[in-house]
Amino acid sequence: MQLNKEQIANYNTSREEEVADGVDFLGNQLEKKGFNTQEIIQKLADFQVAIPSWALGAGGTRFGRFSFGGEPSSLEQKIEDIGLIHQLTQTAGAISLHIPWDIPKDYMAIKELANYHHIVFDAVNSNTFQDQPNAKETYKYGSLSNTCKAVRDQAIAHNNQVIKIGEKLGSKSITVWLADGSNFPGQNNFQTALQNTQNSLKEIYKTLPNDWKMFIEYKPYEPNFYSTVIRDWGTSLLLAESCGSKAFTLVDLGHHLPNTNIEQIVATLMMKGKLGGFHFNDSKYGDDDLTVGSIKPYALFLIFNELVYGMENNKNNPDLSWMIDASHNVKDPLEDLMQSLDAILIAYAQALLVNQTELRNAQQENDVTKCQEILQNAYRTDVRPLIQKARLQSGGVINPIDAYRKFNVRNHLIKERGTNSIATGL
Ligand code: PSV
Ligand code: MN
Repeated sequence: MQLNKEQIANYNTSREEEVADGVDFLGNQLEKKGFNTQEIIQKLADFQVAIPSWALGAGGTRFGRFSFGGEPSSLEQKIEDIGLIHQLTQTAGAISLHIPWDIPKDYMAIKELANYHHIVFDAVNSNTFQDQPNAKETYKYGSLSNTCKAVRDQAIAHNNQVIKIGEKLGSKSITVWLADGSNFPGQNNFQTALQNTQNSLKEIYKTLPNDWKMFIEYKPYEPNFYSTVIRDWGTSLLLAESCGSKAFTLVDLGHHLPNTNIEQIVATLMMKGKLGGFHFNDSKYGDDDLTVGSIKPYALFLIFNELVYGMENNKNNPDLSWMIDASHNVKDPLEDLMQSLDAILIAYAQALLVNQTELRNAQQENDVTKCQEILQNAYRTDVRPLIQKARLQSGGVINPIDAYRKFNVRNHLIKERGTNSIATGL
């Protein structure tokens, strides 16, 4: 389903005045503080987040999955769904494919479709955590780290194939997330598992095209519950450094133990020029992949504060690849993704309101109270008018979720695809 320009314009008309008032009010305050409001709005309009191809079906857990109808059952339909979110928000201009869940059948047609929806292909993701039908070797005891060379070779070959698929689509990066680890003490020799992983990643790296990047994700637990081979950012960084200058660490917000200071990890990686990708979500207990900003919005702001600082000061760090990696569980995935996009832009906008010079001076003077005031003042600013204005000027709608409901999108999708369609992937 696609909306036409007229529908969008009609929806916006009655709300435009409110946005203008909001921008005037906030803009005045910001200009007095020395901020360039239009520049901030433009930064928000330019910010694009990739949607993973596995985020558009019904969410759930291993205990159950409850369908909501109208799920996209092909890659084409997934691209159409992202196209719709992008049309409404103007922030979702990229898709991140999971292989083998979403291998295109007709590359030209898929590229054309994505192009039509103004969507580019972000990082491609490999999958060595599930056995594929007819696969010769099993990943039951790991993939790139496996004790058996034949298994490692199969996993390396799969990653190389993922890169080839990505090349055909215009992707420029591969994300490797490993489920490898152990469930019980003694099951793995930690050093052998890490060494095997390093060697395997180096093999994959050899086939990486010159203008590509490799992102190495880390995760402390699950599906293995005693140890994970790439358990933390330090291990990921170590592996990225051993591969070479095109390999980077990827931070997934949900892949940390409770209370980890993620903003400090971000700062360290950016200082080293080694932060490549970012997966957004939120969590209360563990990797529960909740909607971005739904649990710890202040932490998200602090993370963005470091990201903004890094983007301005660490020119050695590449442009980041942004992606949402969450499970919407019982919500309509499209609504959930739009809530996440909103939360991301809110945190970004608030971080842009941190006066870095003032903060630096207060830090130099060890004025702790003032440092905190500067951050909290930015965080407590209602930046929503700026985001609405950014959407409006890019051709999106002022309030995406409201519009989604007013246009009855889910019902249209159910009519089009039926109540029993099932999305590929998780
Ligand atoms: C599993 O935790 C995971 O969410 C990783 O974060 C990957 O990015 C994703 O699955 C897809 O492989
Ligand atoms: Mn992830």
